[in-house]
Amino acid sequence: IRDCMRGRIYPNEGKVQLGGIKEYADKLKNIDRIIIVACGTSWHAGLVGEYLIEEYARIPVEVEYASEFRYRNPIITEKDVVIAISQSGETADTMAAIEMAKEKGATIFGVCNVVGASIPRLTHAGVYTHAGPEIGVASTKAFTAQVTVLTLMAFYMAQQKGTLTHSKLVELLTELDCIPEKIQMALESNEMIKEISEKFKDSRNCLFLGRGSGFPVALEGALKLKEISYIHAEGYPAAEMKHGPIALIDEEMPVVVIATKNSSYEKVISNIQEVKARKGIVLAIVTEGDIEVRKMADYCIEIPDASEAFLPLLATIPLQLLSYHIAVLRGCNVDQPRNLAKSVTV
Ligand code: F1P
Repeated sequence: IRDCMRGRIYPNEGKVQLGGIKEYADKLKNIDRIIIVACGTSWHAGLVGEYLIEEYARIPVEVEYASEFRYRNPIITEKDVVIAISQSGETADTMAAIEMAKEKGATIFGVCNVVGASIPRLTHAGVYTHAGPEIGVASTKAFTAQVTVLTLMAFYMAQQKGTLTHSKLVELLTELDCIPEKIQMALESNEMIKEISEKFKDSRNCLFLGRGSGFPVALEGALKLKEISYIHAEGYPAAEMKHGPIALIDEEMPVVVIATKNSSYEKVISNIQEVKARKGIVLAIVTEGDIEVRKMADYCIEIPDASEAFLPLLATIPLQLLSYHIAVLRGCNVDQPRNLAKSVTV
């Protein structure tokens, strides 16, 4: 996160400087729509980007799986900005989506980790995430870095459009500056998460629920568990549970709920009650000092308090650790999961 932010944010001045896209600063003031294209974990980062850009810059955003987008005939115009997100910078589906959007005249920005990879070379402009090399196949620190860059992009666009007051921007940037320390604090739950993982290691299924920007976090938690421990997992918006997944809940179903103190806290509490009424096992990610959820959930993992904008950066950490410990306990190779490749170039 520090590397992502270096030289890009000026908390005291309330400014974001994104060199890679600064030539497009004027265009960003007047764009009608942003389309985000990506695959896998990068797509989840894109969903976080959608929440943040719409919230702060008030620009409509659509998030598309590149693997689907490239094969249909989407409406794209020269007024659109497409943001392509990729850790490796070599994902074939994302490259094909970029090429299609470019042909139709859109401006393409890249958010990529590997300097000089194919995707940054296809884009008009972009921002590197500087997460360093990812050793394992499953994307972890790249996700954190992508979300950091997208947060900065959302603030940058808000700055250009004037949709955030200067004092609010200073407040958000000052808080972003403290997020690395808060992540360090979230990592201190590691031993406890290892113990909780013992209880979940033999599960055959797992549900992940979240609201608002907690929803992409739920999706990412589920994907990590699938990718490295081979447990079937689904991420859902918590409010969607009653439209289907609730049928799956019984005393054998672990349900991981993002239940931090933000605008949807009360509603998430009622979702936890619905799960407990059906004897589901609840593991809640809560804000430190929480009392209400603790009374209901079977297990709680605390993360430091933060504004809603930064929830994805913090809440994803315990979920990554959970998948890691469950995978190790099941004897899985966490760095090289079966059937997965670091760069999906076909
Ligand atoms: C996309 C992705 C990763 C996933 C796995 C397969 O890669 O789906 O999110 O963890 O490695 O590829 P990328 O476009 O972000 O490099």
